[in-house]
Amino acid sequence: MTDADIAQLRTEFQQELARVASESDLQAIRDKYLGRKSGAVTALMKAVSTAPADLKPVLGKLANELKQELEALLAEKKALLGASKAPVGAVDISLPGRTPPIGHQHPLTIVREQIEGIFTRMGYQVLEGPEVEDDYHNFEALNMPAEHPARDMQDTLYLDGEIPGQGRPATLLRTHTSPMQIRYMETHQPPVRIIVPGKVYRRDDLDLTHTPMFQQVEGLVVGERITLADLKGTLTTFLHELFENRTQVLFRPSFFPYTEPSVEVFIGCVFCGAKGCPVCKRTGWLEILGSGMVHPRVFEAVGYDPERYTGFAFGVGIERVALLKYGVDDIRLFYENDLRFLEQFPL
Ligand code: 2NM
Repeated sequence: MTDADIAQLRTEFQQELARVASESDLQAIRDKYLGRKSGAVTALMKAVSTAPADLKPVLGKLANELKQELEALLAEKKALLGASKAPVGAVDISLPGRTPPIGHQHPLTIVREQIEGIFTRMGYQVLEGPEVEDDYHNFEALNMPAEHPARDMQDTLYLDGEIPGQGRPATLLRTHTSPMQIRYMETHQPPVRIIVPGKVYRRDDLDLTHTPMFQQVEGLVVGERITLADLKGTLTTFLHELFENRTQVLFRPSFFPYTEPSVEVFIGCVFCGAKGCPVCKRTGWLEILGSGMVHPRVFEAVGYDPERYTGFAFGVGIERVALLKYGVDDIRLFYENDLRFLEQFPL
């Protein structure tokens, strides 16, 4: 029994402890070294008692230190095993898998693509056009002549440059996507069946229901015997697909410079089941679309014979549809890019 024996015992213990992977391994190694009957360290302590008297104090001290060290290491290992229930170094196959964060669509993209899908399946073509427009395509050709109130600087975002002699800026940010429909009619003969989704701009301050940029889908159908009945049937079908088949649809006379007659379209309030609530101002109805039969002057502007051709057009706000579909009460949420909001879609 020498101090070399003690050192070897320590080394053996350390090697075995490193291989411990479970509570039962730990118990086995504890029994092997510190067990009261057959533990190696217990035996060592006994051996010390029979050592020569002059070596006893030194060996006794070393053996005691070893015992304490082993107990400390065992306690440390025990804590480590408790922390991860799984055996150390093993894969715990009972844990749920980690879901990698993946991208997803913006709610306004979901709604726009749904609208595009409904009209694509009805045989419409989807077109896009420029956001910077000229006065003629945004206003003039749409039966909104020079002094029309919709052309007011208060409502329209004008860009640099002037129409010579008129003192009026030549270019602007489009206030609707209709100018692309004018461009399409200028370059294509009927029949026409198109929708134009896109960003539009108005001089509005931000509030619950307004943003200076928002998105629209406008549609246009032109042919030889297109009637108001086609408008009603098409828009009813569209709204039944967009909301739910049982949605009530109401058509009411309205006014737009580029349509005659003009029609506002309402759906039964999605918040109160058309019973009447603050959102629908107790009417039971929510306005969802503007539409009408294309004004003969619009056809004249693009060179279509208004005696031969008729058509209907409509416009719908994508944000407004998303607010109603998802029950969101503040349009600004769609543009703040707060992931806590955006991650909730698709609903
Ligand atoms: C609306 C409402 C009513 C419309 C008209 C035209 C065009 F170019 F054919 F004249 N495009 N879109 C229209 C008609 C848009 O939005 C509320």
